[in-house]
Amino acid sequence: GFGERKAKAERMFSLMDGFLKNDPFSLQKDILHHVEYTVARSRFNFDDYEAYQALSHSVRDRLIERWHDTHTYFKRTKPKRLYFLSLEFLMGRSLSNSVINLGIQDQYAEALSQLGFEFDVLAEQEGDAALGNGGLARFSACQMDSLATLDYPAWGYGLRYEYGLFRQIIVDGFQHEQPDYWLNFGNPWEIERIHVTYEVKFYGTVEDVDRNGEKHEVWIPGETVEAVAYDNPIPGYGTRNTINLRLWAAKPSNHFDLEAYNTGDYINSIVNRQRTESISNVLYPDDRSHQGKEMRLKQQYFFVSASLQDIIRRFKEAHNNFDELPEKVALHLNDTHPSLSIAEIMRILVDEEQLDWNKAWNIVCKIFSFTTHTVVAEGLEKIPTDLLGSLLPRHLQILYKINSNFMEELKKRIGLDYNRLSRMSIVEEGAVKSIRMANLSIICSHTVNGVSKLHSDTLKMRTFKDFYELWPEKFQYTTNGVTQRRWIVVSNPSLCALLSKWLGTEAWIRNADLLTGLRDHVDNTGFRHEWKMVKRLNKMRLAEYIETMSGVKVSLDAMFDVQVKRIHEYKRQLLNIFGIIHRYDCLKNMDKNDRTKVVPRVCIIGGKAAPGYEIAKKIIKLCHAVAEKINNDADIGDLLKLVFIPDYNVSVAEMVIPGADLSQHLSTAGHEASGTGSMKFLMNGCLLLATADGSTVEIIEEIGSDNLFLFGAKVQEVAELREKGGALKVPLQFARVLRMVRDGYFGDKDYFKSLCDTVEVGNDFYLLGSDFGSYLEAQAAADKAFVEPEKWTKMSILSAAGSGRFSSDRTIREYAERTWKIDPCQCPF
Ligand code: H53
Repeated sequence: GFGERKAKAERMFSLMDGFLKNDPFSLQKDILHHVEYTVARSRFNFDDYEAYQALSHSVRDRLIERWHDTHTYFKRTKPKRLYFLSLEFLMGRSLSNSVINLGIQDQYAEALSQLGFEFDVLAEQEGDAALGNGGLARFSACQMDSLATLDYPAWGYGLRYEYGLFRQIIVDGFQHEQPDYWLNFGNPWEIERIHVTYEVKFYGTVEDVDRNGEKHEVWIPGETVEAVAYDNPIPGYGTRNTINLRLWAAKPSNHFDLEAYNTGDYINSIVNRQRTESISNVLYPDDRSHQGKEMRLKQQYFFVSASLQDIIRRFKEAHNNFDELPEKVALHLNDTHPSLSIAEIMRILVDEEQLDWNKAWNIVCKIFSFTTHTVVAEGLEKIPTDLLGSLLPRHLQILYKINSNFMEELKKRIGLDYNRLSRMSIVEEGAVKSIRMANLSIICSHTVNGVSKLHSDTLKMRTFKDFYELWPEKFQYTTNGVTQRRWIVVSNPSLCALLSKWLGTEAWIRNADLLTGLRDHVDNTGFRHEWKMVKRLNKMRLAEYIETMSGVKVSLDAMFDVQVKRIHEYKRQLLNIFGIIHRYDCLKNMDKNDRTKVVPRVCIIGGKAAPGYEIAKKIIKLCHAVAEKINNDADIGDLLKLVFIPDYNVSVAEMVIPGADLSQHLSTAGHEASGTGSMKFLMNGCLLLATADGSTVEIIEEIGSDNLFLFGAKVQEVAELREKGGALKVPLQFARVLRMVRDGYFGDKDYFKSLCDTVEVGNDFYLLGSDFGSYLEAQAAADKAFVEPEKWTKMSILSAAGSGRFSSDRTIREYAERTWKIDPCQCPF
């Protein structure tokens, strides 16, 4: 009975001595305990890495307590839950973030210093969890932090890749990719759940079975793989809530292939079993375009199948009627990568749970929401039906049925407009018949989200125009955001202290709107002085890093001008490099006396190119070639430096962003769905030099156009400019810079030819030439502002003051209230 259970619980609790204690003395005891018994080193002799391991295990223990309590509480109160399905999460490091969110940063710092260690030094020992490529993946990580902090009953689901995003090394200016086997030294931030496993099936055939006199189709799979759960606790800030990110790993199923064993082919059958493990082995390193790769499709289905089995099991534990599913479960598709979920849940409900098709479909249409991060139709995911049919024959049938029902309904709505019908079909006919994952996701989701206002307009007017006209109410947008916990509190502690001091509260850490309060102090010279000191400190940290990474010594008085992001033609790193070449050219041709008026610059570029993306790799090489020339030109000295920061990742970003004076966001208007890097720079008081693309349009609304440097063609102008083709006007300076590269001024003439061709008049799809003039003007405006430090500092303060709207807390609250319809569920302390 209840009394008995309560007594047992009390006894357990007293045996455990209550919760773990967080005073510095108890923390020291715990750390030493882990040194001795977890790391198995003597407590009298351990190094920084071992100290990091012990430290993180003591943090992990504290996370686990809260994580258990949170889930017990969710289980008891049965709120509607959100399941956030994403094939990529770019979490970065966990130690500092966890300790800060747990609120025991100072206690740990003191505990460690008494043991003779420094917290920051140990934190540097941790490697990044890089289970994602770029913006989409880091945005998922920010959203998890906000979901936990705002007490939403949410789960993240993803894949536990053994090899994360490749490490970029630069040899002779060329990018080389090295595997990121990140689990080599163990991972204290995950909890292996050897008992939480599901079978995932592939291949096979579909057969007719008789069910109560009716014919039904059932899948007889041919291969079975087991999915094992690894749980990653995600602590909220200023709350006990600690939610779960569940990542799946593949391992061979224990189903024996009896045939093989009996025929004596023991060794081969073990080898075959190991092959199945490879499903979750490696993250695909291209940011977009995975079309037609079987392993990628296997990964998607593996992830979807395991997650849905887990979700349905949890639902059935608490509820016994599938009609309740939409009231209890929200499934979010982070881009189209998890959209096989739609076919899979239909298969579960119809084939396994034996629901009537229409009933199942009505339920399913109420639970999915979808965010697309893509702008152009060519970038949307497609899966060849041949591939899908062989890997998942029953799912292909289900997709055909969904499509034919949709086509019937559509004909009733729009008549026999065959062009439009074929554009909206889930099935694309053509040389390679394929499934359009975006159409599927739109048809089945109650909400289709864009990631910025501008992006959403493009979706409605162009990419998904047909669907928008059919279902205008489905189309919404929720502008992206980033978490101020990681992007200020963790990565910029001095700014964090300054903000709390002048705002008179730490409340901005949970409510970023309070940052507008900085506007009240912008005229205070004392405040501005402190603001400048903070920036200088961060520049110092960055300068040291640059020197160790590249050997280049940079001046702290120079403007630190940064462009860090994936290398893509549309992001126009080449425009930046051409601007640098132009600057160098001007310096060389300048009267020596005039040089004293020049604003010294340190240009910093960083980012990875997809391994198969030749042009992007050439951009990296060109950057190095130009840097080589400029940095070794004694005549130029500190007036201009160019450094490429290798292996850009989350932890590098944490150092680079706080140290930037200016950051560049140069995408051709209409190509960046949102952009989230700019938001991190903004929060750190870095000025933006940007095109009116993605979320920048909304940033301008918040900080005013006087506080950033805007340039380039507007979205509405781009199509027209492109049509001009060879007749497009391009400034002489652009032609000159292009000529310099073509003529081999920076060496490797032949190698750079194809790169130069991409921006030649008539071929310049991303409009570098036509935007170059206004780009140079914006750069000149930045120089002009920089020589007035007080003006610059005010702009910097007003940037940070207007960044509150770009907190992922705002993003998540909007999604929760408008799209997912979930309520906070706060676990009591
Ligand atoms: O997603 C970010 C956006 C950004 C967009 C990015 C993205 C990827 O990282 C990968 C694939 C893809 O289609 C889009 O490029 O603009 O900020 C988060 O929404």
